[in-house]
Amino acid sequence: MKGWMGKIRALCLLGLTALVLSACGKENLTALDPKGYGAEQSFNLIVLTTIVMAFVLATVLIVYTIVLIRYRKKKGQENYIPKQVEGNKTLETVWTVIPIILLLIIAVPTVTATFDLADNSAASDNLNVQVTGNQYWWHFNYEGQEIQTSQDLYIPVGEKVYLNMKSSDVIHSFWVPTISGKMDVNPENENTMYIQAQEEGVYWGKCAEFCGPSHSLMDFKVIAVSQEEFDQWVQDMQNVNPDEEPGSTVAQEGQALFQEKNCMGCHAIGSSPAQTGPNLTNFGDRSKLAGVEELNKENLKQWIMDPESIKPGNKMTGNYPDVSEDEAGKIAEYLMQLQPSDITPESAGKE
Ligand SMILES: [Cu+2]
Repeated sequence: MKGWMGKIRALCLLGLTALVLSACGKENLTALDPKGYGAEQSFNLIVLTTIVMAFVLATVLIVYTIVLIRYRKKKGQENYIPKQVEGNKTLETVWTVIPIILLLIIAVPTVTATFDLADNSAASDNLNVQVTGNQYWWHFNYEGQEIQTSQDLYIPVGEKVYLNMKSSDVIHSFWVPTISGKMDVNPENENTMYIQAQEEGVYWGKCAEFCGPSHSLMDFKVIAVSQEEFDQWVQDMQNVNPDEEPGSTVAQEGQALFQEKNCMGCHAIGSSPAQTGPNLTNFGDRSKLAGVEELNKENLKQWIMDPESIKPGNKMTGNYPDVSEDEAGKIAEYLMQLQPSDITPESAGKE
């Protein structure tokens, strides 16, 4: 009875661990619930290879168990040597041909998918976005659209969007597991991939190549919206007037400080391409600050005064004049009201 209780306890513990660990994933940050063409291709390959490997494992275990039981040393079998099968042609053929077949079963769909996902022959008929990886943020330049933005990539659902990617510093890797595979983002050459979301929603992206102390905080989002919403967003972004005066006095003072402190030296609002820091055109529409913190005035104030406490090793630290708490509050007020569009991560459904 005691032994059984122990086993039941162990089983319960195992079940509980599985339950707790299964909650570690996020539905919009997983390769196991694909919502995009590239992710679906990868997922199908994961399933195929898992089946093949499970088959190999099961076969080896079964043969191993049979041999272990059937050919164990029996009574009176002192110094007994079983029949030797070295050089057996049938056996040699079987265990050479089976792995070849298994490898072909994996290789053919893998190579086909690789070529399919690398095909950029339709790039000129579709939306192209120049993606730049930076320590530790992402920049998106919509080619031919006069739209520059950072951190949030808006795309029309169901459409192929071609990403032409380069890094401004070290090697990064662009990865939105729920809708696409990974692609290295190198400083010396441009890599191209396409993404295609099959459902509207907000998908989390990660940098998948270690790139410095804040590599794990280099998060971004892909926001897939309907074609009408996307067109509306494009129009809203194109209509932004960077010099427009905000409504409240505090925000106006913030705008003046933003210029006075030369924040524009690195950041841009509108479609100006010159920038070494994130573009802030639709900053107030974002749901995250620096990709990781909740976007609110308090967090933003903290970021302006001490970015190092949120993203160690970022390039803003030590690169701008001192700002008092009062001034940071005013700048934060100004930045929070940069909300050119009603199409936001929040409106796109889940966050
Ligand atoms: Cu990175």
